[in-house]
Amino acid sequence: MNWQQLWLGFLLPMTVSGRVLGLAEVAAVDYLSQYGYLQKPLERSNNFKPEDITEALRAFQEASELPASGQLDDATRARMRQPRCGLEDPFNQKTLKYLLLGRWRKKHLTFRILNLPSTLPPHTARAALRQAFQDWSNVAPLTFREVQAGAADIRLSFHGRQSSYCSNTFDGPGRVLAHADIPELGSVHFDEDEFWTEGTYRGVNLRIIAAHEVGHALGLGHSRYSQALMAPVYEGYRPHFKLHPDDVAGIQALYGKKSPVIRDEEEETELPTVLPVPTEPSPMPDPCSSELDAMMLGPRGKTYAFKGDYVWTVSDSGPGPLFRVSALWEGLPGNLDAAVYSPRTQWIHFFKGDKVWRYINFKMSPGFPKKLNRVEPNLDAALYWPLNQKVFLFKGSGYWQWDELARTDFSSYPKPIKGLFTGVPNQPSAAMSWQDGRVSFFKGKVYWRLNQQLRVEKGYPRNIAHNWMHCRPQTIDTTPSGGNTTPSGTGTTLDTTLSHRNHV
Ligand SMILES: [Ca+2]
Ligand SMILES: [Ca+2]
Ligand SMILES: [Zn+2]
Ligand SMILES: [Zn+2]
Repeated sequence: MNWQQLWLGFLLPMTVSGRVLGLAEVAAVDYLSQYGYLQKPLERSNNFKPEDITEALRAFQEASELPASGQLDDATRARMRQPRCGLEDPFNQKTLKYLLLGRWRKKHLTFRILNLPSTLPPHTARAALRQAFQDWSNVAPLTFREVQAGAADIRLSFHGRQSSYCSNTFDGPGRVLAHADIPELGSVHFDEDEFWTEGTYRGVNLRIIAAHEVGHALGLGHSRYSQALMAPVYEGYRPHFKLHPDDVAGIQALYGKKSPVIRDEEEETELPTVLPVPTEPSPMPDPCSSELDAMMLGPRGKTYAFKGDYVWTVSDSGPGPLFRVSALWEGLPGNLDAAVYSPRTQWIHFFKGDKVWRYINFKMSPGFPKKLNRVEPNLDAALYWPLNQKVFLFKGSGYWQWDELARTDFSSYPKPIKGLFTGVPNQPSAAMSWQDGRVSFFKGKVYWRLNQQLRVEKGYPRNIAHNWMHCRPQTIDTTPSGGNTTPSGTGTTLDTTLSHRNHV
């Protein structure tokens, strides 16, 4: 596995400094990287640095409500030995409570129980599994209908160390208890080697673990609250188990509240007003005639276009006002190579030269920017493809496919773009995809739209300004050089920025 390689890289400098590493430390690094506390290899060289491990230990201790010493003490080691869920803990933001990983586009779901554990009477096991769905439908406007045969949205089954249908095998009694896919995949698997029980402190409670895994199947990630159902570590049997407020807030953030209250319009994150700009901005681009640096379908379904030092949103009513890139994402430079938002992790990655920046909404994640080591610098474009939940990075005629929540082996990349995306030009200037999986590539003044089979649709390429930015034709006709006519709606912002420039 990759981490062993990574660990050996780390071993050498530690040996030089005279420190002997125990097996427990190797196991701790394995645990921290397996469960997402040590960052993925994309931004890494072949080493974990000692300070990264200390930082990861601290994050794990904080999440486990242990003293955050950054040291591998007995309490931390004991915590790592506790039985737990097989999914990662990608929470690293203090503000982030429940974590959302995706959601179903429907609220009436079916489930099917494919097999049962040998440790419980069938009717008890079935009742425990059904109760797991009830826990969620009690607090969110979801319904679950059990089917006995055929296709089902959520499928529950028990498998062990070997499985013909799951690549993510289990580890025998203890440690990993279960795992699940996020929406809209729907697999929920339990380790058949556990002693599954109900109504007793012995063994592992099937009902609680099932409710946790169904939480994942509905789109919830792990919670930092150790008393939450969605906490990663199994806290033992609780006879009067109830959802934690954090679990309820999480599921309601995805599907709304149970009672038929008229929901307020979803709270919009207001774009901050333009701040005074201390440095000379580059020329302001014209959204209706500029070629683009990057495009991104961002959080809350907003489409962002990037050019030079500026960014604007695009909607059916045309391009929105222009903002300095650094006014929205503090610490981010202009003239970006590529930008991509992943609804799976909520991470926004920006690429420029040999660096990568990570933000959640408008806040930079600690430790960024980092150096790009596993993929080539100076990327052309990036996109998130919702149908396989991977991030694609493009350069020249090649692409890399990156799983943000798994150790990606990049040795077979870059692969030829034309091998996967039919009819697309090399060296795109920007790329993005819609939630339904339709991808668009931008180059020069035109763009190509692909269907869900990743083939260019009929009638493409089309003009970006007319068909994408919804610019009024007369704007394009009268300002062929992108002169001093501002696109509709940008006047105020433009004036503000210019007057600030005059103060410099
Ligand atoms: Ca196990
Ligand atoms: Ca680009
Ligand atoms: Zn879990
Ligand atoms: Zn499985």
